[in-house]
Amino acid sequence: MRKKIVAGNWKMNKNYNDGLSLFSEVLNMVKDEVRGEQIVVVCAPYIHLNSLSALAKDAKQVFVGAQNAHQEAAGAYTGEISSEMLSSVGVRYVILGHSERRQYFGENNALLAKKTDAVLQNNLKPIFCIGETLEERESGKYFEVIKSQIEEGVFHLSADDFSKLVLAYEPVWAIGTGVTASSEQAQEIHAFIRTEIAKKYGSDVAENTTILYGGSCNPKNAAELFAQKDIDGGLIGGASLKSRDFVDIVKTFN
Ligand code: 3PY
Repeated sequence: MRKKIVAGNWKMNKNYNDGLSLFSEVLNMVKDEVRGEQIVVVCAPYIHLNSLSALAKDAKQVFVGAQNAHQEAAGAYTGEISSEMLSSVGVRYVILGHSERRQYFGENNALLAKKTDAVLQNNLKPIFCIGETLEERESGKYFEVIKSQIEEGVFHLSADDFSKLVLAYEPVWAIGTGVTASSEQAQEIHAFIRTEIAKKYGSDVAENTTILYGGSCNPKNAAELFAQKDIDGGLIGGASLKSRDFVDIVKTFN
């Protein structure tokens, strides 16, 4: 059975103390809610990661994630953080290729392929984001865009490495806009992604790959989205900044 994941993406929000309070609340509220194949991940800014990992150390199914990592192992890259550094403070997941990183920091598929390698080499799990812009959806070429994002970003991996990956479909037009893809629109893309994985790595790998939906996912729409056959949870933006909303989304699986 593939893992069901609800991952929060705090983005550049919460100072140190507010982040600690939010995470402590979430931890208390979810500890009796996560069971079976379900996992909760909180992807926080770098300054929080060490402390959040310490708080989560006894929580079996709650993990801490980062929102980015540099592609190189170490060196003269002022202001950057390596996967090895993340691993050294107990981080387990790393979001890669979020559309905000692609848009504002010029991250392309080739760079993201290198970041994916660095993350995996340090035994961390990438949450690899893909998704089309509004223009790409309206022009009808969104299948092509998504196909090239996965082909160029992660299809160079061995089947063994690919199995450690989580994918997140986040249509750019649904990020921070309050607009959500309908459950049919999201399911259509998730099924397409799973078919592409099956063509490349076989049906067992495809069936075991967790594919999250992201983009204005909230307590009101999560149940319908997560009920879709190929949607295995969500990458949650704004709603992850309020403990009650985030935990309500986690409870959707119960
Ligand atoms: C959103 O929900 O807006 C996100 O970007 C989640 O990553």
